[in-house]
Amino acid sequence: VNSPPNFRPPHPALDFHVHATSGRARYATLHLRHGPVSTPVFMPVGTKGTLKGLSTADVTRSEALDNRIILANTYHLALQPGTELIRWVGGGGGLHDFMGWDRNILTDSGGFQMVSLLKLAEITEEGVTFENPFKGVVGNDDDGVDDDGRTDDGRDRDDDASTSRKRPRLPPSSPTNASHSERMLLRPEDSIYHQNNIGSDIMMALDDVVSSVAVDPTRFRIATYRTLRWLDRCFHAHQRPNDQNLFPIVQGGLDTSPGGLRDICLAGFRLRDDKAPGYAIGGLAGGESKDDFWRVVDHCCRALPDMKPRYLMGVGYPLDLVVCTALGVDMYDCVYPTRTARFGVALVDGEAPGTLRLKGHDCASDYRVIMEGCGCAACRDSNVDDGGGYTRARLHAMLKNGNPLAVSLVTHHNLAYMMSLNRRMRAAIEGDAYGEFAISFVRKQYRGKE
Ligand code: PRF
Ligand code: ZN
Repeated sequence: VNSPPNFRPPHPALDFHVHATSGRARYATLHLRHGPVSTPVFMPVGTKGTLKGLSTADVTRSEALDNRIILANTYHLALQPGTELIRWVGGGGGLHDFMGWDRNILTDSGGFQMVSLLKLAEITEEGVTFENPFKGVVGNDDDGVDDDGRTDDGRDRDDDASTSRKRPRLPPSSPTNASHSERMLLRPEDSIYHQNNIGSDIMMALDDVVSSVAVDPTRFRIATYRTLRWLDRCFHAHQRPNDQNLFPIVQGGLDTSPGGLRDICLAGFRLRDDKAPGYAIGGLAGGESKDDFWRVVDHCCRALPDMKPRYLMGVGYPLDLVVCTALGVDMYDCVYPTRTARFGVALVDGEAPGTLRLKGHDCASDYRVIMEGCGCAACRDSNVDDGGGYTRARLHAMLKNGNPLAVSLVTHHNLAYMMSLNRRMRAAIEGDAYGEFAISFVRKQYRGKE
């Protein structure tokens, strides 16, 4: 409490306060440059600096949403509109100014997106080289095949259909990519250069990501050591440590054996712990079994320091949030809630399996709102003057007609659902009743209402 004069915390752009624990679940506040964030927190994905279907005001003015941190992707922003343009908009305000968002932003480093989106990427010690997707490609739409490796129900074809057919303007060149020709190289230094331009509150190190169900064990070994070497290059290239945080990402496949690949990565991070304000767990959510998934998350959480935030990348199924929070995870991101909304799928409680297919026949004549008591723009009280109270039947008809308002409303609902889930998790931790909460949540998802 009484800091000595001139005391500077080792990480001036991040402070992490744990308020309560329940088992290994924790309720904390993450203080960043753009305000406090209560954790556990789900971060919605605004790939290109926008949450599809929602305006900034939709998010900030809705009590049901009111997100304090969102995620954007370095890879997409570097291609379009380019991070130098973003940096200098409004005189140096970065992505916050560009998108009119004065709350927190986390950026993923780009390598994973390239590998997962573009199967054509080639990874060498220098960095990730990939075919420029804007070169001679018509109808490219990144987000239809986005980054979490967990497409639940196919591709998002109708999304951005008009704009994706236009050839995007090429970004200004970065120092290392003089021209955006057929092939583009993203080195750790480039990823950090772009993230420094973007000005995100949390930046991610460039990691060598291998699909968790890949077969070649030597590939995992190479990736683990390379991720450590790239981390050093990232720290070295980082120009703004006083206002931007750089998180390392644990890799190492599914190997949790003593002295195995996850341990090698974690031990490497311990040697660099003074530089890391927080950590991410990567390389999961790629099709491995739930048992493997939980085992690796559990292993990493136990090995990572207790006083720093833990971020599990690419995870966003409500059930996974509930379980992984019990294992000690604080932060999550995933395209799932927003993408599945674009297919007309709403997240719900008390109706197994926790999702509602609004395009399904059952909804055609269902005059209930998506979820009673939900405060989102779709569900809220139908008596209010500004509308609201969209019934399932009405949303069904709108979706069948391709009405974009319906997609926006379901997106709003799904994000409100995730925020409400976060609040319920935090309240359960605060009351030291997280175990009971998790068991009852799982039970409801499998059986419907008790
Ligand atoms: N690394 C990065 N981004 C990611 C992941 C990762 O491992 C995942 C999980 N597979 C999602 N997003 N850089
Ligand atoms: Zn709702």
